[in-house]
Amino acid sequence: MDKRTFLKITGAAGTGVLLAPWLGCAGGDNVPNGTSLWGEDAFALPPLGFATDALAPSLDQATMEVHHGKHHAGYVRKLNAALAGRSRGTSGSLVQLLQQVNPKDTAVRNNGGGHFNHSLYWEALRPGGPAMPEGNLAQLIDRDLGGVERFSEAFAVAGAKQFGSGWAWLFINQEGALEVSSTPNQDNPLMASCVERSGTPILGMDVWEHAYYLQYQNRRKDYIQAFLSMVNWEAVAARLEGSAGQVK
Ligand code: MN3
Repeated sequence: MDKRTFLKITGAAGTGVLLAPWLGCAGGDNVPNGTSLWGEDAFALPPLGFATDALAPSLDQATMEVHHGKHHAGYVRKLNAALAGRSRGTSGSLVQLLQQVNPKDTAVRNNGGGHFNHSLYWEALRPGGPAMPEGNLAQLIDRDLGGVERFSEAFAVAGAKQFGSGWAWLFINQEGALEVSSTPNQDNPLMASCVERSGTPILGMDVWEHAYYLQYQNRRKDYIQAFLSMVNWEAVAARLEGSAGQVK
């Protein structure tokens, strides 16, 4: 990470912002000289789009309540605490924040990643929605990954082989094709400086033990199969369409 990028992320030290008197009471977007700071409540826990028992028995209510209400909420709280008072620089959104994140900025890397990853995770779970990819998404999975069955195998292997805590991804890579990968901790393909293969994730599977251990104990592979049976392909397709310009 070079110095210029570091400054972009941690605050515009060169403009004297770090010495500014309003730094201690950040919160608004409009501060003197037009410098925008992250507020203490910049990010919020998104509600689940369904009841916490709606995915049972594939994912039970206790797992969902702890995962969403405790783990995800914790990432949001710690992300806001880490950012409060920092300059936004050129980061207007969570996606931009992660695309520019300094690998050494572990508070934002871990908690910003945690917030983004879990938001994507809830969104990609049904009840409801088609059980199989359709339309353009299905065509791209055929073209780039050899079909839904081979995709599912590759995705399951990525999740099962991720050592320790992490995520499996379906993402649009820099070449404009769909690709499967896995990352440790709360990293994701948006974080170009932190991961081997970067791009735009459209489906993420949490393989941290907190995602399944209450119900599945050490049976990560069983949880992975349950996850694959619950994917909301409509939501994944919407993510793909929202990133259509990146597909080649
Ligand atoms: Mn999790």
